[in-house]
Amino acid sequence: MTTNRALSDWVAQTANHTQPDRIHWCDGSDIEYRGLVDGMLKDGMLQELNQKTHPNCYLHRSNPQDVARVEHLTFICSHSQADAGPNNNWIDPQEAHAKIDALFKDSMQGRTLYVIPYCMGPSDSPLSRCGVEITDSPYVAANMKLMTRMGNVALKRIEQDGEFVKGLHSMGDLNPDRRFIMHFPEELTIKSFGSGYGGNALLGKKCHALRIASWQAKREGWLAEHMLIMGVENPQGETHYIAAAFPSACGKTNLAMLIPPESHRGWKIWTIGDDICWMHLGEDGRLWAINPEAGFFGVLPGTNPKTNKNAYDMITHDTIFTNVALTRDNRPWWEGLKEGSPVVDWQGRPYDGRNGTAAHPNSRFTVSAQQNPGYSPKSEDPSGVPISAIIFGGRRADVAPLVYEARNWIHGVLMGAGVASETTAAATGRVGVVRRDPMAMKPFCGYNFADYWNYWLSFADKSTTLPKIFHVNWFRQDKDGKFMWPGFGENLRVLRWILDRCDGKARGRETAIGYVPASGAIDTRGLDVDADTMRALLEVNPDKWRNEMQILDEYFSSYGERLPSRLREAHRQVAAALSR
Ligand code: GTP
Ligand code: SPV
Ligand code: MN
Repeated sequence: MTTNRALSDWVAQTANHTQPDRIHWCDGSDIEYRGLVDGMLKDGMLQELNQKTHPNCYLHRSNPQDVARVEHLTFICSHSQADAGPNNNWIDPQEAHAKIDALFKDSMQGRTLYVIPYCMGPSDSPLSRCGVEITDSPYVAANMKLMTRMGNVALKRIEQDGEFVKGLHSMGDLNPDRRFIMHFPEELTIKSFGSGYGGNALLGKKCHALRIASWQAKREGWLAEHMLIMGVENPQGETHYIAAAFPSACGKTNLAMLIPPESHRGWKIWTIGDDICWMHLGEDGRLWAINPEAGFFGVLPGTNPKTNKNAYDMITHDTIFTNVALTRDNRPWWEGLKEGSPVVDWQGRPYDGRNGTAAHPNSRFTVSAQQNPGYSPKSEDPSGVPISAIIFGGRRADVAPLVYEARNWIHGVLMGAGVASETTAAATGRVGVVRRDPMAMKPFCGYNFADYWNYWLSFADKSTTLPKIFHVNWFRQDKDGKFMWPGFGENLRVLRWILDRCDGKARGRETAIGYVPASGAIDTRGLDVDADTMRALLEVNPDKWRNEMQILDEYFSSYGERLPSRLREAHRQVAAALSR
């Protein structure tokens, strides 16, 4: 099936260990996709949605115990525990292999083993990397077709390059007690057992493109980040590119697909990617970014024609819906859709409004990026796009202002390392609790955060033309718990200030934590936000910030001696400015 000996040997060994009934090598064709869907319709893994309103759209219901990433069951199995760091769960690699291999034994009996070659990034880009996922889930195979450059095109590149990341996945019996997501960065290997959901099972995404890739990137001199990539075209026809890191379910997809409000005729947003960004230092000293993915696995709740029209439109056909509710006429439904009403909940039970939400809060769509009306042709450019600004952000009801700018790269790294955000339904566990989520990478950095920050800092020594760094917070709330900033399309007003700052055009006011927009520097014409609210949105409260820096200091302490001294010093400077 392949001329790559390492691959054919691995498939043979795996088949021998897991005992599938059949082996299917995915070619990535549309006919193959059709076959996968038909098979799943037959065995109930997929259900047809209203084909008149939603042609080629299907519903998948996960096991109710398997609806999100499981961070407590996710491990980095490096030889040294210190290399994994306090930010990761760790097991010795030998022990980890023994434990998970025992689960894989005979786990594919009665099932088909799918071999899925995939390429992360444009297939002709030197920045792209390939992998092969072996899985017993046709749902995973179908999702990988939508999310990646999958099949023959990837296999061809693997046969040329020789190198690929090995990802082994089995649904097992979906028992959470027999579930592990294990990464062996030194072996470029992933083993995932017992979950069929998103980031746990679509191994090209978080497992490969972030956890393994972040490790590889550090060794090879690039960056693998949990960031969207977007182009902002102004009325003069110039496009600048932005990369932004927000934690899971904190607004990347929505920002990347932004539609300019009525007040901003002539502006246009281009989506390159909505979740993952690989950046390399170009010969010109700028950071150049590619989106390793080719599709979106996006959050449904909150998506409607007002918040995200492009997403709403692109998921009306050829889309897989996971864990949504249904209307009487068999259309998909989720909270915040603002039309229709659900009669069946995400678990297939009649819905009467009494048993919590109708759709699961982490219900998602899978769709090819080609269906996004704002998809940038630059997404296919093998050299990527040059990044003008990097934005970090979090979901904070309080403390963090709408936007502020770092003084320089080192300060920007501190800003990223200081990201904290309320937890969301994207991972199991409590929702709405503020936690540290540096660079939005807490669940995804494949090595010790102290080394990661040090690596980020080292870029300051390599280039003088790096992007400027900013922090945003769309989620500040007033006393009644209402969002103070309208968000969504109106976020363009903040992006304009950011890009004008990069151009040396917009006014900033210096504070202890960085520059915030000077009064009136953010264009609020035509916006129902008064001057008092703007002032509150941009407030840097010294007491709250001293507390914030104290908490960050304690967090940094858990990294001990490995914490880079430049980061410690940057923290000390901000803390000192706050106590003046
Ligand atoms: P992952 O796919 O988990 O990495 O998430 P993401 O960062 O792409 O998050 P997404 O854009 O899907 O947003 C998650 C939730 O935040 C959705 O319910 C959105 O409606 C909501 N949201 C996004 N942008 C804004 C905003 O500007 N303001 C407010 N209030 N909510 C927003
Ligand atoms: C996230 O949780 O950040 C996601 C969804 O983008 S998953 O693919 O499940 O990781
Ligand atoms: Mn994500």
